[in-house]
Amino acid sequence: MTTTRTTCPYCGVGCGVLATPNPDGTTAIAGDPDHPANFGRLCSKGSALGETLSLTGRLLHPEINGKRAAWDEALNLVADTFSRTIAEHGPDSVAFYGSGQLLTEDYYVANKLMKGFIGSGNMDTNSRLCMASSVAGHKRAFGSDTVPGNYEDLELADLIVLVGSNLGWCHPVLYQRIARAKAERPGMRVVLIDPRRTTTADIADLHLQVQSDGDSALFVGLLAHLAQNGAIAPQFVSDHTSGLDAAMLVAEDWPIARIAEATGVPEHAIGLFFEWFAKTEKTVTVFSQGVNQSASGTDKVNAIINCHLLTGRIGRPGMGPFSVTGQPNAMGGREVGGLANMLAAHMDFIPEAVERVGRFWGSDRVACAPGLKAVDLFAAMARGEIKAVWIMATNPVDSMPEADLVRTALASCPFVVISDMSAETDTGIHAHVRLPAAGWGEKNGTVTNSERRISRQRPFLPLPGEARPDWWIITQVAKRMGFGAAFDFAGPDEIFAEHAALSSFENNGTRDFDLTGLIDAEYEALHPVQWPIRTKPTARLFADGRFFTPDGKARFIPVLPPPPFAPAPGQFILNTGRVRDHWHTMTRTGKAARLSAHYAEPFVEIHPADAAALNIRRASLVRIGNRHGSAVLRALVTDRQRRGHLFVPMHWTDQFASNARIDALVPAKVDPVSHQPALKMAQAHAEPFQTTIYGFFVARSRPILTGIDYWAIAEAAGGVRGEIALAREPAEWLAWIRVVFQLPETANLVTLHDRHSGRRSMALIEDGRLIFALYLSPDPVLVSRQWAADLLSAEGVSGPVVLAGRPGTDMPDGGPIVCACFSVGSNTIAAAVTDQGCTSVEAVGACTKAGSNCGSCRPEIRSIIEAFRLQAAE
Ligand SMILES: Nc1nc2c(c(=O)[nH]1)N[C@H]1C(S)=C(S)[C@@H](COP(=O)(O)OP(=O)(O)OC[C@H]3O[C@@H](n4cnc5c(=O)[nH]c(N)nc54)[C@H](O)[C@@H]3O)O[C@H]1N2
Ligand SMILES: Nc1nc2c(c(=O)[nH]1)N[C@H]1C(S)=C(S)[C@@H](COP(=O)(O)OP(=O)(O)OC[C@H]3O[C@@H](n4cnc5c(=O)[nH]c(N)nc54)[C@H](O)[C@@H]3O)O[C@H]1N2
Ligand code: SF4
Ligand SMILES: [Mo]
Repeated sequence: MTTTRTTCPYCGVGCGVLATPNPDGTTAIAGDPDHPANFGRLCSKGSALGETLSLTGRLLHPEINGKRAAWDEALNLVADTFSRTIAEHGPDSVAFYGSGQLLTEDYYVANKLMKGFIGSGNMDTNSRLCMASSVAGHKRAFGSDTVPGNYEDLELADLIVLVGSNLGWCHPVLYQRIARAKAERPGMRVVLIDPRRTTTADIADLHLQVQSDGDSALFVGLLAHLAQNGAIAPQFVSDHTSGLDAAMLVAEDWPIARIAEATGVPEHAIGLFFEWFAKTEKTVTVFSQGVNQSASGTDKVNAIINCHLLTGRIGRPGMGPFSVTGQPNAMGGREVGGLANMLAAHMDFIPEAVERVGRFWGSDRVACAPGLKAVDLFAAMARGEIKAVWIMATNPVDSMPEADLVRTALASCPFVVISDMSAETDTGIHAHVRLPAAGWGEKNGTVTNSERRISRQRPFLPLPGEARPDWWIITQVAKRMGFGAAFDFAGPDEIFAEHAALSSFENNGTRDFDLTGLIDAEYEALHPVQWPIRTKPTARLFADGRFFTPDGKARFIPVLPPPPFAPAPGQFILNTGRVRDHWHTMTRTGKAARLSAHYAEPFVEIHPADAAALNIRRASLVRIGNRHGSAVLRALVTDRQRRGHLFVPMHWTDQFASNARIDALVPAKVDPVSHQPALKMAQAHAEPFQTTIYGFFVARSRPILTGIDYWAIAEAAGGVRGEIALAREPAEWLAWIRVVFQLPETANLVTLHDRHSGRRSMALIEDGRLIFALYLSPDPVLVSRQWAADLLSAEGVSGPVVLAGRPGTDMPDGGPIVCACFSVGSNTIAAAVTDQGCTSVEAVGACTKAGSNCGSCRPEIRSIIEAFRLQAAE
């Protein structure tokens, strides 16, 4: 079979992937040893890509009002409705909402259509929720949206400061590269700044558990400390920067004692961090959503960059501020102008650029002002001002703040079009027209990763059903709207060549984004390459001290730290983010049983003291709520969490749980500069969710869960697994089960009822194979879940063992999955420590294989070793 060299469709690390379709229809996935982002490594999500490629749940045909339609009919309807709406209400009555999961070529034509030919700035993207503050911070400091450094810098640095980044789970291959470099060079230090003690703390020498939004105070104070302790690079500052005095004036008001108060971090820890930063020339500051997703996000970015400018640590090997991107093509979207405040190819809406782009595109109707940014876009829609919207490769009903209002806005919008791979999403439900998009493995184009490296995504699978690539769908609509000449592309290669030519057009070194050297490149064979590339690729920018501001100097920005955020009495700070093995709204990772096993249910992390005060017990259910919405989640009681803070993952949607869309609770408060919403800081109260009965089930097919007070479902090998809870017991259990699990009257169930404890279990076994099992208990169910899920694919299953809810002596219970690559559970790892004397992650790997592939679970293995080492010594 032939192997295709492509790029991972998940995070912004942008790992190279080798995909080899097998004769049996599966696809073998391996890391590309020659790709400079990963050199052969992949994380758990990347390694499991082959398991997400089934056509189950795919949208395979165009649909109009829920009914299958022909492409021609659907495309004509979209084009006609957009054209008619524009004619009646003007270009600003329509909008596109795109995504960092579009390829550059898709994104380029979408942006060109809206900003160049429809003539409205109303093309925004989910990158508004993700990268907007970094973009705004870069532009304020550098005059351009430039990431100066690269991944190699992470290995060359002597100090890495991770701010608001859970790198171990969200950019796992970068984390692995740092962990490896640190093992080889133990003098290297890592500082983590995060209100939670995440698994990333595993490589940290120092963890500053800041109050939410304490970052500005910390970095403003650091600026003063650096100045006062001789860490200035005077020549660099005087020759290549402006604005230091104003920035310093504010900074001097922030002595360590005041920072300690604002951040909740002890003075000695702040002092140590400042000292390390001051004396370490090779320092990289990596930042992510704990910085960007904040009402003071742009200021946080500039507070960090200020410290790098003052020390002149930018653009040279092993140093620099480093904003890591989230989505596979977050960077590519910024390049084409996907954000509503950008025009195209890193050009702004200034008259000169509008005129230039108009000449290049051959259009006299190029939008001359920014359009509506995501939050404002959906607010305008709610007011009836957006009359037609096209949503591509994103799921705003789950991922936008005030998500219930977004849902209402879409429900009231006269014309909603979505392009998606998935048939069922919480957003797609509201669409009048649904267009089936080609997905990873089928589509063809380029993505740009966090270090400005452009890589090819290449197809290795045929287009399924009637699915079509996004660029094709968009250009078809553009042609039908009468803009044919400008959208006459035979393939993504021609689009890329035009994109490169626009970046080069009248550039002459005035704009950072420049692909001159790629205009005539062999697209098919394109190797991963870093921009800018006039004649040759650029590994780092700004070492020469030349920036893209009018005077060529970088700007210090005075930052006033916000007052510490004190929630109202009885309220928590609600923080949100990601888990290791799921991707956003789970449309793809939710299809892989082994990725779903790490966390199979939505949860809320809460500190033990807070849980005790509210009578919230371990593994019980919690309702959290505020005036915007509510959610019901499993309590994960942990001292990794700060007191007064909650953490909830963003992943669970109405497709996977009864009530877990956390963005329903997040207010649409935005950063004043970037308009990025403060997704990491809502307020919410918490209380126990009253239930009389908890349940856990495994089943061959998805049960009917509507109407059940609490439920959550996940993929398992051979079926599904799920949790339920009921406020009241049904009058007749057997009748209830027949309805929920859709069993015939004749089904011969085995049951067990312990009247003393109130526990029940029920199962249906046919020919030694398990059809379903349900365990009920007045307390959180104590069944060995992974074992039960594995029974779905076992033979010779016996009733008594199933009903007991735990394995007999002949079958080991691996416990909850820790290592997704080899499906190794925590019990197996603990046994390797206690029975086989393994005391290192490597030894556990040698015994069990756990942690020996992608390495994403190594921090968790290390904590199991810690917990069981004493026991082993006894
Ligand atoms: N497994 C997985 N990986 C992913 C993704 C995924 O869905 N799943 N998504 C990708 C995308 S699009 C993105 S944008 C990235 C995001 O990558 P990250 O930004 O690393 O991930 P998050 O979990 O959103 O948030 C990071 C951390 O910010 C912390 N934080 C919250 N508030 C503050 C604060 O005020 N200050 C500081 N210093 N920290 C704070 C949170 O506690 C959290 O641990 O991940 C990418 N990678
Ligand atoms: N509370 C809270 N909210 C958040 C965040 C947070 O940390 N906290 N993070 C924010 C961030 S950083 C991000 S990036 C967003 C992500 O949020 P979303 O973008 O809404 O989430 P996804 O699940 O990635 O949605 C992508 C959709 O595109 C589809 N898709 C995949 N590939 C293709 C393709 O090639 N073409 C087309 N047309 N469709 C495709 C998928 O099936 C899926 O429906 O969430 C944001 N929301
Ligand atoms: S780190 Fe993992 S998710 Fe990110 S690009 Fe690499 S393999 Fe994909
Ligand atoms: Mo993101």
